Amino acid sequence: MTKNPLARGLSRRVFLAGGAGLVGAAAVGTRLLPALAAPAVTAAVPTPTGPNSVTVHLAGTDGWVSMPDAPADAPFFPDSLAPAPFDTYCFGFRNVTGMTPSQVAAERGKAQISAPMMFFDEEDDIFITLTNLGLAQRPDLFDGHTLHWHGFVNAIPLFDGVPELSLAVPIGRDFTYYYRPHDAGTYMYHCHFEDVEHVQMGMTGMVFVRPKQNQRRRGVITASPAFAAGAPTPWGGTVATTIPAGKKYAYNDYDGSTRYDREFAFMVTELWSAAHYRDAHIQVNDWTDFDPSFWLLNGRAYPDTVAPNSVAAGPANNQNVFPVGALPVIGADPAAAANRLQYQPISSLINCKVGDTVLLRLANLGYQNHSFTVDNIDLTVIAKDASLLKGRDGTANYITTNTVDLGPGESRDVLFTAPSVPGKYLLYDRKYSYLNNGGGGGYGGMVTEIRVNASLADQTEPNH
Ligand SMILES: [Cu+2]
Repeated sequence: MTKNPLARGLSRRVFLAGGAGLVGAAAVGTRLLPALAAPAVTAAVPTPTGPNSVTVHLAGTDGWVSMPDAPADAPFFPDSLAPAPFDTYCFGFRNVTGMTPSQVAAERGKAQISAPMMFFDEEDDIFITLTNLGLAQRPDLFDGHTLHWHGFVNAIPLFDGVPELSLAVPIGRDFTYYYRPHDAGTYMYHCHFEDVEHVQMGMTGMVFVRPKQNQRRRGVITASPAFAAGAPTPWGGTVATTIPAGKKYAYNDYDGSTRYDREFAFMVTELWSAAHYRDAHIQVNDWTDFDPSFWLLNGRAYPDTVAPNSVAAGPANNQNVFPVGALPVIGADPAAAANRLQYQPISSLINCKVGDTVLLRLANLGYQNHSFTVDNIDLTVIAKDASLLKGRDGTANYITTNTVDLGPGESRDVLFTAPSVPGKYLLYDRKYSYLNNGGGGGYGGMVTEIRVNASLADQTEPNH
């Protein structure tokens, strides 16, 4: 319910900020002229071509995806309108970075879940243009889309993506968001326009920020005195041993405790087939009846979770991860068109080798609580909601456990050490009722595998 501000009278601050502006315009001359005569502020305005700039182009639209084999739930699943090989309607984002305007327009109706995984370096100047391509299946709707970085301290409301407080991108238009992340960590992003619907429909993805402690910016390694022995830490102590440049850390820990060899990010959501059906079929949905049919990691339910990263059909065939520096590969992949997972491109298979330190970046944009466990491997939670678990004196308060709880809107960074013997382990939600597909038999839902290999090449990109 929105209260009428006039009913309570305008506050002095509101009056001065807005109401007085026009009325007082005539008096401004004498009162503000001395201030206007002061030297102009000359701070550099970041531009997309700056030395630390990254530009990304996303499109928001609708599309069709494929769930694993599951019992029919007529008329909701499979959806009779779904073109083969798909069965479920969705909304989502697409990576259209580097595409021509006509190529971007051709992505209408090709939404993907989960959204493109984005990662950046701390203090990057990030420019993300969001184009709203409209909904191919629902031309009657005029929904906007926005980009909201959840859990991210954002200085400028205009770029926060909450439409009621800033703006939304209308169909056929685009808007460029600007971010400069000061705090490393695991975040998530989603559309905030009619968010209960757009989030459930699939407009959710991972975004994470790599710490300065890596001493690697946009691929260039430069040792920093801030991480040399004796340098001060934010907790009042000093760095005990110089932290070598070019390694991978989850956070600025100043002691090397968050170092990892491989990283895997998981967008945790649920999919309610009936709601997706109703959106496709111009039916009204009561979201308070939420009753999910599929439990997803990166937009896929087991066993699809362990299928490899898939390339998408169409001009941009690298839809899953993003460039720091490099543009996605442009070029059609004829084999992709037949792939039922082409619009769910992100694998959740954890491939590692014996003794590796593995970082799991977990973020929940579903509407249920989830608790992840791995039998026979200890999990160490090093951060919650993009905050490193260190006390005020710098003592690590990391939690070693066999179960990681994750509420809606929360993120966790978790380290584990791959066992010394090759083998296969399951990472799964310990609530067994989430381990099926549409109520069918056998295993499904929020399950993936950790495959520990005797040897494996170094990881070049997350989730590979
Ligand atoms: Cu949206």
